[in-house]
Amino acid sequence: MRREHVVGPPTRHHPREARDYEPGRFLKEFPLHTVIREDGTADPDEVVLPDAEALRLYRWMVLNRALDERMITLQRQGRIGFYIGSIGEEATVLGTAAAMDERDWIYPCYREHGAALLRGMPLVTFVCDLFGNGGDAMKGRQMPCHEAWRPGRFTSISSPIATQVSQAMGGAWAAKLKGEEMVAITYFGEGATSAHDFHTGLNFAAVRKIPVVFVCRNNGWAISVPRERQTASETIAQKAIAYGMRGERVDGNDLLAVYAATRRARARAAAGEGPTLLECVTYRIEGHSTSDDPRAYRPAELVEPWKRKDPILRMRRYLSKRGALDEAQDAALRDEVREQIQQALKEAEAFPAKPPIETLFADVYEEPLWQQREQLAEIEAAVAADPRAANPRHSDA
Ligand SMILES: Cc1ncc(C[n+]2csc(CCOP(=O)(O)OP(=O)(O)O)c2C)c(N)n1
Repeated sequence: MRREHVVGPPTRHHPREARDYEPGRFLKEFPLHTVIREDGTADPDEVVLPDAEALRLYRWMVLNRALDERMITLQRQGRIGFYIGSIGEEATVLGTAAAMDERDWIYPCYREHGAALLRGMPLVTFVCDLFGNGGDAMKGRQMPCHEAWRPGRFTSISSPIATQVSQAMGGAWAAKLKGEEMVAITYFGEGATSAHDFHTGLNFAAVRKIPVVFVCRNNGWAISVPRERQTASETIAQKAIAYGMRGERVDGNDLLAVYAATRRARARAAAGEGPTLLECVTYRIEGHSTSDDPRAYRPAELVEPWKRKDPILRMRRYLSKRGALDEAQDAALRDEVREQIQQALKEAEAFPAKPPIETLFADVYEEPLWQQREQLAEIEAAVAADPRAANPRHSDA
């Protein structure tokens, strides 16, 4: 390149010493780690889970898929307003969450419902969250898919993109200062790596060796923006280099590979060796949420090859090759899961349609402020005068 436009005094380093981006370099430096081959066989050295545990996690993946399918239908029927699922990303969600200890805190994005359930959130409570009804643990004050489950150390996401990244770093830092043994794990999409909380969170965590595992679900799309318009980096994992931390790239549709990589990252964090940026390469099979239509921006041919890489299919092949699951058992398991969801729906529909009005202000502050008490009295008076005031969307028109 000609450089006569460069003006000013000579720099200590000659520009020719500067390093250009070498195409292909980081794809080699961060190879995609896979354990289960497409035919269902696995690298015998890397079978990290006993069959019973692998089967248990397979069941969770099947439940997660069935739940997503059912909730999408519910939204289409107008029974819930909105849903974000993880179809195709189940191995990433459940493989990472299962690899953490129970004492660890999970700072999810909005697709990690499987992790909330794995942490003990009852299915009926999850469904109530989507209805925003009287059984909703969030008391109807959050958007759907912003569930939290405190007993399982599963926090609620704040809606602005990537804010959970710096929250997870802060939570883990606080634990470290208090001498508590816990590692935080947080999830985000590749689109979120363009947001400033991603950079703040990773930078701080690396500098202070904060015990946190950063999981990027690289699912190819940030609503309608494809990965290649989101970042010019070849991989997400390589971004770890700039912050001075470990980065790893793993096949996000391979539950065993995801599990093994997360175990490694957790062990390093717990040993004081600092954070890891884990890139799980997967694909978003459905739309971003029930509010968008991917046909408007994504040709169907792009999705087809990924459907063949389905993480549930892969795990099923693996388990049946090992003799841990046969067709009849699989069919029974699927029926059982569907029945479980049906039951949860029935229970959720038995709750009152709305949380009581006073929960609008309950536990916002330890003691309600006088302003809140006044507002509550005003609302109660308005509802007493006209019950329709309890539902601002109600109209006689
Ligand atoms: C600051 C901010 N800008 C925009 C949005 C709207 N929004 C919600 S999710 C999303 C895309 C996120 O994509 P990605 O991080 O790749 O995660 P994915 O949904 O693919 O899992 C956008 C733009 C938002 N929530 N916050």
